Amino acid sequence: MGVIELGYLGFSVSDGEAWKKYASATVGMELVDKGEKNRFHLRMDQWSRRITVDVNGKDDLTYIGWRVSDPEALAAMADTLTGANIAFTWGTDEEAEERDVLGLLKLLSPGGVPTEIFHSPQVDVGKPFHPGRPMYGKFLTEDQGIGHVILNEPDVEKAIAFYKLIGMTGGVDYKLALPNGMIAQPVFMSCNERQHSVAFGLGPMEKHINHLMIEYTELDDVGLIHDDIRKQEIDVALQLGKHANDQAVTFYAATPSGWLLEMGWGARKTLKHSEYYRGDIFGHGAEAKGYGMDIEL
Ligand code: MBD
Ligand code: FE
Repeated sequence: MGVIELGYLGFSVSDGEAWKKYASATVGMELVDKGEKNRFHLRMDQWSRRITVDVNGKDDLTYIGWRVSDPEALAAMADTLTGANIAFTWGTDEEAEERDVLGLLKLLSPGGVPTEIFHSPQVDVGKPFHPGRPMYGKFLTEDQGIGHVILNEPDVEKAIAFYKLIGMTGGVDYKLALPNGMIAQPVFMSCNERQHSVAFGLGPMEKHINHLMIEYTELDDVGLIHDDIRKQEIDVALQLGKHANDQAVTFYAATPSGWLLEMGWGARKTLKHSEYYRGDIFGHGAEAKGYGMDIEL
């Protein structure tokens, strides 16, 4: 009865025009501009929207929406939260309408990330996804959700307990030697076949988010977009490489908000049994500094 996918995200940005161009013409998302003031949406598939961008200057994640399967699962989630003494509110009809869903709960993660749990997103079946740039394939979403987010959860133990309570599994995937001699033990958690939908414990962060990972169905789209990012001289924090845990081929580029977008392809599915790694398979060399990703993978 737990959460089943990373369903939607809300961001606040300072430069709306830069974001529109980056998200659509560079990354390939579909811009949905309903003429709302200081606000636009991004599609990645048949859903009416996956990302909502408010142009009001915070340059951070403003909310994260985890999907459950139906109204019964949402009611069960409310009981689970009550039983665990975690404060939440039911979203009003207006709030549900505003998010294009039929029902939602609102709460805070242990790290203070505004968290929503919802059921029944609006799916615009009569409006085929139309990428913002030519693409060989599509975004890999469906049962695996948008992708994954690295969140600011300073109390790792509390965060593990919270994400387990709402229906996720997972734990430490890496032991990584840090330049200061400490060992980082980042935690990766899953709620479907995507190896991780949320991760934390990579070190101190200022914003709620370090990066959002999205996956393409075709490697050539990652290649074309990588060329485009290089041509535009956008900062690349981690170069092309292949992760050990989800085995996705990815790179990390700066967004116009100063946090990172990890773009990838070819991830394997969630393993049945946990294991851990001392580093990645290849690549992912650290390049542009100051993005909270100055780690040796
Ligand atoms: C990831 O997606 C990631 O961002 C890091 C740091 C390690 C493994 C997989
Ligand atoms: Fe990642």
